Amino acid sequence: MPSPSPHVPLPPGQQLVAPGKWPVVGERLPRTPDGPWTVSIVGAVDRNVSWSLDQLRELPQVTRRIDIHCVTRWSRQQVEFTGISLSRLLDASGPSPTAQFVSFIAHSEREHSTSLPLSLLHEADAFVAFQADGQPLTTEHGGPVRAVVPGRYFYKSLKWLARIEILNEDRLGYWEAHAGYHNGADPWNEERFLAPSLNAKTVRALLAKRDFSGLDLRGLTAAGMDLRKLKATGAKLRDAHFERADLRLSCFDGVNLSGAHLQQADLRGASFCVDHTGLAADLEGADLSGADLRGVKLIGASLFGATFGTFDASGAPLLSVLVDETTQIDQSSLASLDATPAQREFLRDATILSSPPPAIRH
Ligand SMILES: Nc1nc2c(c(=O)[nH]1)N[C@H]1C(S)=C(S)[C@@H](COP(=O)(O)O)O[C@H]1N2
Ligand SMILES: [Mo]
Repeated sequence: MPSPSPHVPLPPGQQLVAPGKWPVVGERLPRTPDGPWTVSIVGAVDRNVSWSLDQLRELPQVTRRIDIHCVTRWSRQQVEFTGISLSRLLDASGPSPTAQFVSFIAHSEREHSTSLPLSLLHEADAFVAFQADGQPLTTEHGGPVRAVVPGRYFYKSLKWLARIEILNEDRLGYWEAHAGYHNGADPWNEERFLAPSLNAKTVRALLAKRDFSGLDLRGLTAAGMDLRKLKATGAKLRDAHFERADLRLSCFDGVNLSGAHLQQADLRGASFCVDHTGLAADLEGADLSGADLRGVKLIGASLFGATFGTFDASGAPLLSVLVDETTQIDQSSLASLDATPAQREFLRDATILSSPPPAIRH
């Protein structure tokens, strides 16, 4: 058989599956619901709505040809899905003005879930599908009903849809929280795993050990992740994303976190000090607005241009770090903030220590 050629260009690093083939990925079976199968919308909405499968099928249907791109590098083009536009379902429940994310939750043993920004679901014209290529979806491919999110790796297309939860803040899905899958999942940018340098196997090992020590993980995207007790001594985490991540008791000694995004991270008890090789923690230009810094040690760290809080239009502090007397900072670290005196104010409740001898700068 001649090897298939793509109908339109494929995203980088993807290959077409043989004609007629559609691999099954992830869970193979749903959990049978207690009663009849329903799909409901709950959470930050005006009203909860629930549809039986028959009620869903009575809504106006759309048929669209979608390219499937699996993060494991196979693609299948022009799959014809039939279902109901998600925007139509969302309209019925009336998302609240503060709603920003949507979590799809499956009838499955592990309550499999995945989440996406609400705006993206509208833009991508996501839908819930009953049919693929004119046939009812088979069970292994998510039948009776699955989510289909065009333009994202297929792990964002949840099988066996049970619930659609509307959220004000993101909640990471199963693969995203536990297997290091990238929460963005844009195949054209190869948003496959937490950092571009990682593959499925290496990212799993890193997460299992919670050890990033000495690694170059530039561009890491770990917003919202549970990374308590992370060891990141000497790691290169320039520009990394850790917004709202749980980083309690983590060790960032000797780390390069310059330009990193640590907004509202839980950093209680974390250490940003000089590592055993004498390398200082570099937080230059990092944003820690709203982070919890209680019990944090910032000793010998470089804080030039770091942000610990923001101000509203009238100049009042807005998103301030949480600091108390258990936050320890040495004079030289504090002095490295000199270029932005307003930022020093956010650290005024910390315990100021005298400085150790100067350490090696990155
Ligand atoms: N409920 C559930 N949905 C899921 C998964 C899963 O494990 N459980 N895996 C995801 C992944 S990684 C992919 S690539 C696609 C695979 O869909 P398919 O088996 O129909 O090819 O389903 C996605 N949806
Ligand atoms: Mo996947």
